[in-house]
Amino acid sequence: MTATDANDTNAKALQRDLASLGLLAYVEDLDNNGFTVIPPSIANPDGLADRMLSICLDIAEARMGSRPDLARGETGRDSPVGDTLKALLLEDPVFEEALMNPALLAVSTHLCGYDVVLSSLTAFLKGASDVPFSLHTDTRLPSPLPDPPLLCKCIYALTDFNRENGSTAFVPGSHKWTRNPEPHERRVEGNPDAIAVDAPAGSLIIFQGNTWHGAYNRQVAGIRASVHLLMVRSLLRVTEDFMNRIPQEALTRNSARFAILTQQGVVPGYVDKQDEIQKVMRAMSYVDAFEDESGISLPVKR
Ligand SMILES: O=C(O)CCC(=O)C(=O)O
Ligand SMILES: [Fe+2]
Repeated sequence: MTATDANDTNAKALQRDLASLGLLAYVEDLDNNGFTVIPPSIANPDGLADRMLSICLDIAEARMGSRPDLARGETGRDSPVGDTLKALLLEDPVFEEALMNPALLAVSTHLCGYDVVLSSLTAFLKGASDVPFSLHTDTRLPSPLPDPPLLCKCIYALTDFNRENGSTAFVPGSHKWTRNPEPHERRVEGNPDAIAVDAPAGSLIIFQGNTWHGAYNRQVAGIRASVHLLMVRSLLRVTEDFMNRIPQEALTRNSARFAILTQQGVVPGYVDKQDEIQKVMRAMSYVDAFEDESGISLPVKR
């Protein structure tokens, strides 16, 4: 198969997935506005968000010593972000399910290609605060930013997202400007170009790396809960290291794409020729398994 044929086959497979999942309108929205909100009817199979929420509360209790009170609780008022629970993927299989959610994968693939990998999986528990969470892009490069997205962020709303609950703020269409906001453009509160995302619990908010975003301060008691997956093209440095760290049971209970998503198809830096051969062969075994299973050709082979 030539590279052009492979691109064509991959594009057709992706269009089929997007159409069968009812995502074509959301992808159009994403291309126009730089972000989209996929509703629970598509993004929340088998009560995924509620199951994640209850596991996140268990993990918060174990890590922080007390169970967050979503209705009346607080997190540190000096942080606009709240408390974070990092490196969750290997804590419970529910997070594998969050990563393998067909809607999340189809849209991440639309933005970043079939070689996209998980860079980090973090929960945010955010109470009221007055400290501003300024507009920024997640593409950590100086302006001008590259046009094709290098990464995307997928946020599961585990509680309702709206203005008073401290939802994510977006500047619609800002991804087209391919630059970071200047200091005087970073204000969220009172910015006429910014909007508060409205997303009931169980929604999946996805935006691409160049979209200007931040968050509104929570104005009411209680805690906003969310799980954020940073998905990046496989040539980028990742935040969390999954290389050689995924238990065999997790690889076995998921499709071959799970190994690609958890970085096993990437060749890490080598120290000499022998090391290179071993690392390339290991990565290729995962790439081959994925290509055989899916009929998709991975665009990036190293
Ligand atoms: O907490 C939010 O609403 C936005 C957080 C953010 O900037 C991100 O996840 O990239
Ligand atoms: Fe961000």
